[in-house]
Amino acid sequence: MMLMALVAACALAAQPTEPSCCAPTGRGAMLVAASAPNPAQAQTSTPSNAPSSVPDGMVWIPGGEFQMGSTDPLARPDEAPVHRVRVDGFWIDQTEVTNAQFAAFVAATNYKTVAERAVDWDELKKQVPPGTPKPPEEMLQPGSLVFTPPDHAVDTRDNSQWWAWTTGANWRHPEGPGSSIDGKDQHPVVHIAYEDALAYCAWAKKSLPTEAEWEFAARGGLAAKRNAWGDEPIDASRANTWQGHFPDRNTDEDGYSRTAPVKSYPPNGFGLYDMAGNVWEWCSDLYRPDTYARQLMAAGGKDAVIVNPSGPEKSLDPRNPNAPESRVHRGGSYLCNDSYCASYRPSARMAAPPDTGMQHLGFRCVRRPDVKK
Ligand SMILES: [Ca+2]
Ligand SMILES: [Ca+2]
Ligand SMILES: [Cu+2]
Repeated sequence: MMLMALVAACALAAQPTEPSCCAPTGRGAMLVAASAPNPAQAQTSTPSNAPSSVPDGMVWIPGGEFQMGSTDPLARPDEAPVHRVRVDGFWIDQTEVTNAQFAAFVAATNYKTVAERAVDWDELKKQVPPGTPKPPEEMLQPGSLVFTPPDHAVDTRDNSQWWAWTTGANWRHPEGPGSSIDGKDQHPVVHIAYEDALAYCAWAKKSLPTEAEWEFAARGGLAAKRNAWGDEPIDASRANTWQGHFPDRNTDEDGYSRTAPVKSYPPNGFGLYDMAGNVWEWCSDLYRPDTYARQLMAAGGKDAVIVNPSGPEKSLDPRNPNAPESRVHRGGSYLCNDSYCASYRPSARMAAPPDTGMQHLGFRCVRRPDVKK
């Protein structure tokens, strides 16, 4: 990846105090970085009141109160403070939305995802520092961010070392031109931008979960546990994450170096699959690292019960300081590893500008009882 270009053009390299996790800084920064030539570093690509009828493939999550957030040693500061949250009951997809499901949506609507459209520089330039020069036209072709691991150990604070803006990458071609989803009907769809997820949800008469709904569902009815399955640490039988040394050596002990078919690992207590790992999942909330503290302050103190929170009015994302908007994702991905990320934990939070698709970012939907099918 174009490390020097990224640093020079965007000054968006992850700050040393802010672990960058496995998510990139956002599409604008990555595209600009990729457009600056740097022959020294060639890109290489390796491969209750539950409604009576059950919506297809969904599980009813009874509402309730829970402790949201975490004090786990692996937790990041944005998971604090742990606080009381109450959510109403809702349906949620048992699995991440699959390629087959997304294909049905596209067949019915002719929808074109953000990654399949020409890049709108007027939009993208809002995500990078003012005055950043416009990349050449050939860079503004449809594309997305593909995981392109180096063959040697790198500084894991700099995620431009393993993400590459790739022309022609989209949900049908997860690793760019020449790759396909043949035989991957049951894999989660990836390279999904926020508006793509919203469009699918609207078609399916569903919604994206709030991050409170998502975390409540991910915990599977277990109170204040570290993981979706309890307090036991992760191992290769639990979820599709990363074993070995990130990002240069994946031992694939869990069977998959990238996406796994949904339902490849045991479900949580609510019968939900891949709430830990496989692909990140969009939530509807705008992101701020201090969301929880602000909610408590507004509600009158640390013991307040926050009811059906839906996020702040405006986002603030230190990883994407120039982006006008940043939306939450949850659950971690096949790139998560305890050495630097551990975002497979139910409380872990990540975010990206809404136009950012990635090879490890998908979604699942909810349906709230007041919405008629
Ligand atoms: Ca894996
Ligand atoms: Ca997931
Ligand atoms: Cu991660």
